Amino acid sequence: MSTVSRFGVSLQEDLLAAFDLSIGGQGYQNRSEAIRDLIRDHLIQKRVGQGDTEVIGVVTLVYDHRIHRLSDVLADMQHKAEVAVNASLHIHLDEHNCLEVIVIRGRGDKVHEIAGKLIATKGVQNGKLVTTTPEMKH
Ligand code: NI
Repeated sequence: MSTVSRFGVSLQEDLLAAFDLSIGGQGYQNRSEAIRDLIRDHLIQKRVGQGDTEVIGVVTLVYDHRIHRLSDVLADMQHKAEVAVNASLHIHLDEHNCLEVIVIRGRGDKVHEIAGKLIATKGVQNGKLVTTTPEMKH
């Protein structure tokens, strides 16, 4: 465990009040915990943007399965990806819409590349990529 440092932060009262309200709603017990998580996430997001960092990506895709060949196209892209596809989950949301959750792992640039292609595929209504890395020691 590394040494803990304390530091002061100056900011407007209304900004601090909004922050307290927000983190309270999330269940944080104090500002330090919330700020630690924000700093960690900031550092992780910086790292995952670098090509040589090992990155885990979670991609969510919502699409209408009636669109001709769309699920085949998405599956084909995953088979040919330059990243490991660790898991893929398909949920039938309603009569026509599907949610696919895909966990991929590889170089940061390759994870962003394949996720970008999946999300941009014609017919995908909504897509998101969340990235993290196991290479965070703090
Ligand atoms: Ni489905």
